[in-house]
Amino acid sequence: MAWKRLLQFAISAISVKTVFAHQVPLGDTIEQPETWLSKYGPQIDQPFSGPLSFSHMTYSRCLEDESAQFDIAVLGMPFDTGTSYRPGARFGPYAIRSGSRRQREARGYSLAWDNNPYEQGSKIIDCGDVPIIPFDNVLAMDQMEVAYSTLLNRPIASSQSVWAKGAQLAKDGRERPRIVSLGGDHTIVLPILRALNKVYGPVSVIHFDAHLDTWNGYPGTVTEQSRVTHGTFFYVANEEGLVSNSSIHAGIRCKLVGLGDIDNDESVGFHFITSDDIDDHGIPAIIKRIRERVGDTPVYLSLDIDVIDPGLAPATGTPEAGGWTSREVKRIIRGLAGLNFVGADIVEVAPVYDNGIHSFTAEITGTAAADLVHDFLSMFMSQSPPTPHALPGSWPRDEL
Ligand SMILES: [Mn+2]
Repeated sequence: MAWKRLLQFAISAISVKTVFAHQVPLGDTIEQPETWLSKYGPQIDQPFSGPLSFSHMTYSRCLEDESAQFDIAVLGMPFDTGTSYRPGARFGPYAIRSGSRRQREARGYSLAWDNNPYEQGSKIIDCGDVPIIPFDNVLAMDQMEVAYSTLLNRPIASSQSVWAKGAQLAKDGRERPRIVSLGGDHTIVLPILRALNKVYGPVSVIHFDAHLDTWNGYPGTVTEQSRVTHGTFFYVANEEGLVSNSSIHAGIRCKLVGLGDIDNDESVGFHFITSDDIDDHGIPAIIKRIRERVGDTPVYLSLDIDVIDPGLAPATGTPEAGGWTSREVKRIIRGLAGLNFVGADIVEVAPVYDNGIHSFTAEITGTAAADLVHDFLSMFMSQSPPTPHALPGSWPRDEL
């Protein structure tokens, strides 16, 4: 009854007062030391401190927090059970975030891009990792597709898209966020293409890789799911009608069974640029060839870190000697700005192989990958490739 509770409250209040009456009165007051906030200000994270998110961005568990909105999401896909050689790319999202610690919004301006992707009016956040099961690839594929679709169909945060043709690309004319996926082995691209297909239809793929990844299975892959690997996912994607016949590889140098692999590759929808083509034709010609190949179609960019020479990016599952440098890949990516990108990924970063003879990891590959993700953000934000311009103290442009 209410009056009884009131009585109990009154009794307890009296007893508290009684206890306080026996306390020793306070003596001299101690001068309060200055607080951190009043003396030093906000508790900022140093490059080497704080929780781990990509480039110290806001970290949100976007799959469960349905109120989380963004224009570009960074999404980890820690999956590596489609690998044919060295496993370990499930630690890729961790390694790329760790490699990004010296990057941040407040120091995001790049001379080469002449922009800071974080200051273009778009909201970019780290949406965490997809909780992918490592014991069942059928389940894992579905988890990745559902996760990607969940974020792809979220309303964009900004009232206006920064992408010139953004909304016109989707079948329903509604603007979608862009997602930069951190792999994971290359198999993650199949569920991504399945999710993109529902919104955009077939997409052209610009595929940076040492390998074709269009093979039709490996010996012994007799079940339906075992056909889906990091070297065969494009073949399956083409069977499902997800890839436009205007796709292109860049950086190819792997060994083949024979020229039949090239015939097969073309039937999957790809032309290709070899690693040697950079010496024979140069970077501007490579950029031109890629741009002409994909034209104004919706474009998905997939970058296997093994496109870079193993000397500069050793931590990957299937290293191939004789690759491009990080600088060359960065320059080609700058030349692709303004295409109709609907998404991008960086895959096959397996940080355990960054270890040298000492146990301390040099983070060579994670640092390179994190830098390329920053380039992807600038690429999404730019309507055309940046034009180098003369700055005080820089090399005069007319001498180039
Ligand atoms: Mn690959």
